[in-house]
Amino acid sequence: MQLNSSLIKQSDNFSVATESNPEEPEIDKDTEISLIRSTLPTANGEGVGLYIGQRSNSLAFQKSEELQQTLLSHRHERQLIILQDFPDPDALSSAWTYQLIAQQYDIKCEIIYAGTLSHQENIALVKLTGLPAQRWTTQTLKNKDLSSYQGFVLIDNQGTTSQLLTAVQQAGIPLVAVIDHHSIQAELKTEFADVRPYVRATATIFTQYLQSGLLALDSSISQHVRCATALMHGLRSDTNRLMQAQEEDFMAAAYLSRFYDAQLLNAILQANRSKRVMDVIERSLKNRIVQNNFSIAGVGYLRYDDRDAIPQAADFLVTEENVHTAVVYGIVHDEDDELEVVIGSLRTTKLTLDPDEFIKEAFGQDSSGRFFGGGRTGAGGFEIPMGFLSGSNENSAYAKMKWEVFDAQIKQKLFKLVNPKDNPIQSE
Ligand SMILES: [Mn+2]
Repeated sequence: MQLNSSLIKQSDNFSVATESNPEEPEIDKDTEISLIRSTLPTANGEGVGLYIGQRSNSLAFQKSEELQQTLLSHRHERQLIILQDFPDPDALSSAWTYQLIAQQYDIKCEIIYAGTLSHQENIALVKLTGLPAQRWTTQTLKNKDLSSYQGFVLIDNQGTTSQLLTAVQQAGIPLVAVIDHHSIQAELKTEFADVRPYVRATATIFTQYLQSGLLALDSSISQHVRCATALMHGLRSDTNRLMQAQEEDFMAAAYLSRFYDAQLLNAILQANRSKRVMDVIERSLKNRIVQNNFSIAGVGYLRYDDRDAIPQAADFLVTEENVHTAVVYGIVHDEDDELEVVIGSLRTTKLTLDPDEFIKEAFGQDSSGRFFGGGRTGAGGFEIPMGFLSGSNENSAYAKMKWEVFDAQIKQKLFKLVNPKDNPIQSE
């Protein structure tokens, strides 16, 4: 290993494959967990689901009661549940749970997001469970009569990652509730807030609401089983398949295990990749260069809808013997806007390699001082806008030349870190 020593981190709390969830706040592990009976009534009266860890217990019940009061005061209303532009399973399943809870108070909720569902597992989750989320572009918003909504809710986000927030606020719709596990991002005027950064998944918070009796799950109701399955998926995916789960998350998963459909979850996880995603993975395999345990692959052009193929290709390349770090990148283009951006993902199993530092060191900053790595795509990702060079790809010789220049430049910058002494460019 000849990595620049500034990139080597002594801490071992770095974890791989957390691009979608880069902040993993440390929690207080000293608190003893014991079991306490719920004071809130449950509808089924069987005494199931009444136990959650003590540390979360009082807060979870207090928040459940507060939320119940909030919902009571908004009976018979219509609300919008706003998710981040690229919603993940944690957000989708939590929003659905809110919708089902609110239904009991005759509150009709619509779950909306502005971007796309890019990962095939998210698409499978929505299709297979019948999860009622809708895509509202900013154009859709213009055609909607927003005055028919009396409130909106933010779940698994605080509005900073949604294009819809401004329009909804401008329409004068009040914020009724924020339920999230990211650290506080903005001062928000809200009636109800439950923001718990030490909890690993918003699905855990919602499962605690269920356990407190805000909605009694019933295994004979198909919708409940599908929602519990979605929550289990959300909880697993935000905790790296429970590997980063804390006690509370395990308690929530244990509760959900009584209701979820394991076969359905399996079907969601087995979601087939599209042919185009498979093609990107194939290109990454064919183009990869392995040096000093780094595997680096450029995959050329791909469509906006397939951008998730890049982290999936990196996930795959890092599984090769003697490879601890994989970087995959390509030029993603949006067909409408002729907008092009180089998007890359890094995956590593090396505990001492901090992907954020690695990417910042490799690519530096743009003219306004913004790093190309981190930020929107998270710890293991980078985005380099192509600006003036965007578009005109109908000229295939030009498109090819453009790719070759970017490919060479990215490789130079990466190999400088991977192997500073060698000439980084290899002919293929
Ligand atoms: Mn989340």
